[in-house]
Amino acid sequence: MNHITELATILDDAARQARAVAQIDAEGRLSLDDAYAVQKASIERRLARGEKHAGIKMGFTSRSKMVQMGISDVIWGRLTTGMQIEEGSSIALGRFVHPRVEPEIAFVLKKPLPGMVTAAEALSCVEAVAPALEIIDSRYRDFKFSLTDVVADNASSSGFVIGAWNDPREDFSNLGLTMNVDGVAVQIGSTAAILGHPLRSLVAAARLAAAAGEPLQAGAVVMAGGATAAEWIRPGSYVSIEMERLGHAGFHVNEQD
Ligand code: OOG
Ligand code: MG
Repeated sequence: MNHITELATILDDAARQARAVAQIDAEGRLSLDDAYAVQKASIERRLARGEKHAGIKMGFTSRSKMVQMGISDVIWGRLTTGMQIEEGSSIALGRFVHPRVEPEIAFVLKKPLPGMVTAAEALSCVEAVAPALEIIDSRYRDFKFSLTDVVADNASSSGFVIGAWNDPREDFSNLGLTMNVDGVAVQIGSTAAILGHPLRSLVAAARLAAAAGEPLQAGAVVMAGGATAAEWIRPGSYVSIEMERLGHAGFHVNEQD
């Protein structure tokens, strides 16, 4: 087994067994390309188990997330069908290591998106937009990682919940949003926190996916990145996002594992 496959196996096993592992690159020896190769290899293991590509997620596209995690480079990760959580359903915490949740906006494409597009061109390929929640669950102990660590760990992606799809002609550049736990707002923000306009995140997603040789296809979901800092997920709670005009999305957390 080569080194990349070995690291991918460690991270994939950690995710499957919901067990934290030590950082794989605390000394900063891995290149960013190698870190993405580890991510790709770990996703290939999921695909081999029957999961399918669902799209991609962007990370560190807002200042709040950069500040919370201490990383200021935009990163991306791959989404699979196994990560999608039905809106309004219940999750068992036992599936996760130490999950957090953050409010996002999601796109679904109606046409393939080439690597180099303007914001207007990107918008013309969007079928719909929706309020969404991302469940992030770093496989690293104490949720601590370097840039290459988190890239290799598929940008902490673990689950995503998407609310009702809306017409993309709706102006979603600066929509107020709250993330709520049991109906009480715990984070307040705006879609404008995502690179100044969530479409910029979609443009970056198109570029990064194409550069990796996996250009975005029709039907792909793109999660634009957390608009606020993330919150820990507590047993027995109901977590939701309320977004101005676009609506809401939420999930329940079981009392027990
Ligand atoms: C890394 C993932 C970042 C976002 O939306 O910014 C991310 C992490 O915070 O663990 O998903
Ligand atoms: Mg996120």
